[in-house]
Amino acid sequence: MHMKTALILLVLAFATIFALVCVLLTRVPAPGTCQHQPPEPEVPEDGRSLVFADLTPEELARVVRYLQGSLGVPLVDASRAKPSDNCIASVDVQLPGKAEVLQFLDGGGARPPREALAVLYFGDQADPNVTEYVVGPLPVPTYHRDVTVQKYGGKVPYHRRPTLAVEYQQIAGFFKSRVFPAAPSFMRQVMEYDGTSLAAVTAAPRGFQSGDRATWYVLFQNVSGFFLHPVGLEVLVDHSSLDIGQWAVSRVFYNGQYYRDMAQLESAYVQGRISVEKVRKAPPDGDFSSMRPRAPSAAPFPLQYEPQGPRYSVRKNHVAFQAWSFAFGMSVKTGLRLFDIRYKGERVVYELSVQEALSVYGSNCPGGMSTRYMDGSFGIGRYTSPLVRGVDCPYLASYVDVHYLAHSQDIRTIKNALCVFEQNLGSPLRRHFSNLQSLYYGGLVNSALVLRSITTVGNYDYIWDFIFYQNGAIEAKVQATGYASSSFFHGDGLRYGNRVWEHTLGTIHTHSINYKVDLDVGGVKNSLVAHDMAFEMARAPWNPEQQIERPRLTKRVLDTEDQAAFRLQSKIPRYIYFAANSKNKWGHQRGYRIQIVSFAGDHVPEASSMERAISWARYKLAVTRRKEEEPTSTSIYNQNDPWTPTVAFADFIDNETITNEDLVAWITAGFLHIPHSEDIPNTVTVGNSVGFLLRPYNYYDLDPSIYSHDGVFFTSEQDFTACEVNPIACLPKTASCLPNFPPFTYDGFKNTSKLYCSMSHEADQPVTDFRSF
Ligand SMILES: [Cu+2]
Repeated sequence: MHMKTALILLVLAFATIFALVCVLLTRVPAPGTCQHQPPEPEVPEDGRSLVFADLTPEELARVVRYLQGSLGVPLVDASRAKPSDNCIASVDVQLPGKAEVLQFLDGGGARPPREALAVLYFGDQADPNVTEYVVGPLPVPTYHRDVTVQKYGGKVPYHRRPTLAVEYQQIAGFFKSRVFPAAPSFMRQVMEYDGTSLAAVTAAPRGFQSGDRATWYVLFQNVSGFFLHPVGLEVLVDHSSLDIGQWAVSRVFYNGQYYRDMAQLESAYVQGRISVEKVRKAPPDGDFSSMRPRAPSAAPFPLQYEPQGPRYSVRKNHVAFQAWSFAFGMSVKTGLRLFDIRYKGERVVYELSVQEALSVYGSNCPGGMSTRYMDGSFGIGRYTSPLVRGVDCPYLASYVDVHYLAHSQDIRTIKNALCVFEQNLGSPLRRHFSNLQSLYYGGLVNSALVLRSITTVGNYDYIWDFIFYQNGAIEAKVQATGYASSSFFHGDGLRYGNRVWEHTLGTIHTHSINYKVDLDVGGVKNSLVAHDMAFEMARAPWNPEQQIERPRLTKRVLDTEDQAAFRLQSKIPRYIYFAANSKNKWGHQRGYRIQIVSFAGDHVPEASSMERAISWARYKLAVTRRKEEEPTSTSIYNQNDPWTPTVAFADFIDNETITNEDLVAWITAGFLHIPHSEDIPNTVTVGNSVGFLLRPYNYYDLDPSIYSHDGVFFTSEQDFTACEVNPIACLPKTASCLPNFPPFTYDGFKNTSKLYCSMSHEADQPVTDFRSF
């Protein structure tokens, strides 16, 4: 062979090998890491979503500084305030009115001014009260406006104020200095109290009529998972006086018997007149209540990864995923909320928000039987918990921090308070296998975007999900987990639940969740339409002797608020939807359907003196005309004065016409929880999940997911093993890479409010607290 030819061949060979290596390198990144290219959103984000954004730490600080300098009264830091002081209880964003926002978003109007809503406790005034101020404009406030009367139709009396963390600490101090010392032998010999060995959980509401502030405290062993370690002692504390020195014990309960006070319990004990049920001391980890795994870890569980990086983007408070986009925020009171949800740039929902989580308990112990928790008053957003990568959300999810100001002048940051991720549900959104007419397969994987936060209000954890599907559906879902609340097992306890450990009664209770859904389907003005099925009797046209029970479609426009309020036990049309003024290609009104998943029963009997405070729970669905004056279905003041509710949802329903109006759907989902042995140590999410779906109904001309890039289709005639034909066949090339798992970090134990302090803590510690002390 000619030398030159040989050289050329050699060069060619090298080039071929080189090219081949290049191809391998570019097409098969393994064993390298997966690519990471977040997509450009289909609808570019231009900062407009910031109109819904939570206040930044800087804005919060400026509002506090402004209030300190402008109210003309001394303000004490809420983390140290006495009931007789003035303080800032919370600061949150005051969202602009919808008309103004829409003018800005859609009509080229000016950006609405940024404003804050500050809740002030004025304990140091002739007429103690709670006042709400709108403070603006941010970032440099120059005005504040008292909006209390405008919002609530009157002043908010001081006794309605939600209990501050510091008040729980003051009550803890009261227990240590005045309650326990009044029964020294009982506390030492029966409770084995050593100054730190007890924890307590607050009941709520706190009495029987407006003005009451008398709370049952249920005592537990101060160990891990203490909610399951009741010791049989409960104390009713009247803390209505603004002078802590005037606080008093109103009643004591021990092992089925009631006593006037601790002194009476002590003397009955000393005289041997009480039946003592001594509880064995639990180890610090709580033994059965511990969440410590009972088995060593083994092979890792399956994980998801994104071969080419996330297919969604999170920029500030704006999320884009395929045709979806929305803004999000976290209200201190009500928790996670979404705004301006659009599909292909067209708004479907203006607001989708959690409103309230209610739990009504039964028990033969006083704390349990009087408990009707309204978590919004404690702060569903305030108790958002930092998320743990790989368990609370997928390891590779995107995490967002939240800042808030409540119960303290310090701005708190919750790291990783929200997560966003795309989840492959591992099943088809749709599929068909054809072995008739022609041989083919068509399918689309069900991969959806999830926005999640988790609230830990005391014992319970609520997992809040909003899920966006490729077919244009949105799902709101809440799952319950955490510790069940419990009572001391005695007497006829089995009427109120199951015994779940030696001294522990898992008490029967309900969970009811209320959502606000401000749908804007094809524009702001909508009507509510019901479709269902009925049978009609017909003669068979081809054989009139014969009868056919023929299903037919029934249609009804629900044109008043009364017709659109569906009580929990009532029959609701199976298809109920918000209808637009516009029509789809086939001449049908474009719509979005509300489909509720709930197992709720009665919230409380309607004769109850506090029913109106939770009257949203009467209805599984109620559609009302949207009003700026009806922004939420409840208020934070309803918990401590449910007898004169500051907001009574039932009043929203006053038979106004709701055809062709801006409408809001208020949805209640819930379930009954009878704790059982498998609730030890924790209630599991499986089966404890409720919510609703918003599903397109004649909104599109066909299923929009047909335009998904994830579709798969191949026929018997095609080479479905070829990457060009079938994207699944590409996976060995496009997805054989190693995901880049960042190191595990967790800031949940740093820089967040401490939610618990034992009896050992001094009352004035800068500790944010909850139902326990
Ligand atoms: Cu429960």
